Amino acid sequence: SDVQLTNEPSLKIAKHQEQTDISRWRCLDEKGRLTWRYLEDDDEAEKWPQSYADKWFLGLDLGLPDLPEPTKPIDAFHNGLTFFEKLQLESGTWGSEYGGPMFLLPGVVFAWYATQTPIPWYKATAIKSYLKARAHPDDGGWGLHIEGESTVFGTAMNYTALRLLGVDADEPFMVKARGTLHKLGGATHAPHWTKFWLSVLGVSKWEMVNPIPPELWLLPDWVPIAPWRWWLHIRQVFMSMSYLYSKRWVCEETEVIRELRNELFVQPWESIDWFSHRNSIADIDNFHPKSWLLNTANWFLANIWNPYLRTKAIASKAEAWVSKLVDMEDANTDYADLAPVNAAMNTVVCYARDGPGAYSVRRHIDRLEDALWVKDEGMLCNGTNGVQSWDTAFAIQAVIDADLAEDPRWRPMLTKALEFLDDQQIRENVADQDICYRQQRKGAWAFSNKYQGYAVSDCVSEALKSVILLQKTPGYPQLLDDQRIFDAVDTLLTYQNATGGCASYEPRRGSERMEMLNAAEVFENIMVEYDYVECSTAVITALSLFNKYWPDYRTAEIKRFKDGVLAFIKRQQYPHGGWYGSWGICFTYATMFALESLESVGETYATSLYAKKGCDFLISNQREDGGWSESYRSCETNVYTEHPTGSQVVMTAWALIALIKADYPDMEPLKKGIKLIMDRQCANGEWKQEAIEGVFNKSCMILYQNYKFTFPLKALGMFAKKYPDERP
Ligand code: LAN
Repeated sequence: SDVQLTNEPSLKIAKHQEQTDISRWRCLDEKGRLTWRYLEDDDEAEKWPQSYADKWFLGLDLGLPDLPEPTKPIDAFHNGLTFFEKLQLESGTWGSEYGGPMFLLPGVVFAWYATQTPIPWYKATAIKSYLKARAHPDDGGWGLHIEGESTVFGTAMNYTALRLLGVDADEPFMVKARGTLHKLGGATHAPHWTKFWLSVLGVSKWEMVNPIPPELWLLPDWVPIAPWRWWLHIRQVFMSMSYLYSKRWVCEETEVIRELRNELFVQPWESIDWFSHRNSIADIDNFHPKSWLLNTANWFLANIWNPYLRTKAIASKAEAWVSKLVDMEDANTDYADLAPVNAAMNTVVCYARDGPGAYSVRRHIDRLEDALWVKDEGMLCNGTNGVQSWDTAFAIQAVIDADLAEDPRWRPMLTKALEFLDDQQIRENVADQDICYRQQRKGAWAFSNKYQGYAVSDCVSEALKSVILLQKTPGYPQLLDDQRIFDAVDTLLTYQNATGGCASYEPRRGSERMEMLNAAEVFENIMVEYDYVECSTAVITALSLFNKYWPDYRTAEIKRFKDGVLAFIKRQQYPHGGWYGSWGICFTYATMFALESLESVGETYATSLYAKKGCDFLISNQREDGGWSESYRSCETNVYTEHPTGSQVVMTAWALIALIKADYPDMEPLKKGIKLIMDRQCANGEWKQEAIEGVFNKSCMILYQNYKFTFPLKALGMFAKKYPDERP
């Protein structure tokens, strides 16, 4: 019953079922590596029943009883945690859908297709269901992310993916999507990444793709624009793309590819002047128009460098070096790679280089599973291979903030969570880190798991805080000895930028003016590491906590570090009093962090003008019903904008945490917010999904499924601890 995706015309007869049987899906947890299985065999399904977590991910009824109705915030806390505890996985972490971006799943499907990987019917079916469910209700297209308007990027990529999965072009939802694509100008008006993928597939010609020269990797390290200085994600994506671009590598031509050539464009395929469309782009996709500098560079590369100056010797040297870097990335992550974007591309690179059946290809295909996720709507691709360490750290902190880590009721759950973080700490730097430009990572935690293994400043910090807090609570096992804590701190201390602020994966390596070379069109602020209020706060609060227990370790450096961050945070405050968030929506999220930073040095509403202005900003945005409701539009426009669907639980929790941290003097607004969180809680302790919470690169939104537990719990816990007798 497999859809055999050979590059044969037989693809057209791919068998889809109407839908998969949702009761057959299982999430397999192998020490924090989460992959989905579909159990076609009845016996197997019986031996491996669905867990609460499986059922919850799949939108099935958990059959949990109603809990006693909460009268005080602390009761709501216990109810919420009672529910959340049920979702904890075997390894001690929590699973999560991490969807939102609509350009990831197509990359995985393209990689399967390019490598002639058979796709079982249940995956093809589940992906089709998901994309059908997520087509824009008005025009049937797809956007950059699930809440966005249809774009050429989303529509051309997902339409193509569906066709490669065997979906018929005549199905009504495909006809509708195609109509929208054509209205937007067709695939000649797609952004760079789509043009790249369509050329790999042979649906378009490489001449339509603006240059991606691997030669840049031959520049000496001192050159200000050398790619090792770029933001990690962009340089890794650029790396894989540049290899395939340099080879002008194309899949075998098949019937469906020939059909796509007739479906994606608004003019006859043979008549398209590919070269002239390099810079064509639909307005809705053109979030970050290319700079004059990049346009000039592209013109030079396309018209002078490529045809006249680029010798074979240069090309092979560049390809060989990039190929080596791809191998190092694969080796350092056991083929998981940084994220599913470059993982999909590296899969194709290995196939193009090593041929079908090679270990590198097989291992990549296996690893791509780590990023796939299943829910009631079907199968999607997560933004990373999970949110494991990050969610685990916040779950622990929510209980600590409620002062309940010593409560025997929560000890087993917290101990398992601690064991997870113990297991997930990265114990060594990568081999040859200087050759492949990797950042020091010994002692760190990644966002997802240690197999991916990329340290992030705030992921290290939040995990470290959680470990210290639990290990300093009487009765918890001492799993990490002092040396392992010092390793984490040593790595954290490498993260400060010259501005005083902290970046994400690495301290900044190049000038912010590098943004002029941003070729992606759909994202902003991607070329170098910036300073992030969120990351900076996480780091200094971690250092402060560490300092409290180990006051003699690198004391002066830590002090200097913290002073730098604080000055940076103060400089970043907007005139209205809020702070701009880069990883959560938006001013509400970052203002929570900024006020936490200030509180960590004793600056609160009463003692600091910065804290007071921050609080006033939040209060001025509180809604009638006591909640907060910021829209992702704030991230795009840098202007506080409300979400049309009204107050959101997660957003309300962020604002309350901020106000409580800053010791806001008037309890009335706090009580109103707490009441909203309590009113939205279901009888079994759960909170339901509302609007999307996260963001990256200003334009793309991403779902943090567990935030609706960790942050409301934290807010309830903090409130209850501070005002134990208050009822809202
Ligand atoms: C993430 C996810 C986690 C996030 C936080 C830890 C929350 C943040 O505080 C620091 C940055 C980080 C690690 C982050 C960076 C960018 C990621 C990896 C993502 C938002 C998830 C997906 C996104 C990635 C860039 C998606 C692929 C897109 C490209 C432009 C390559």
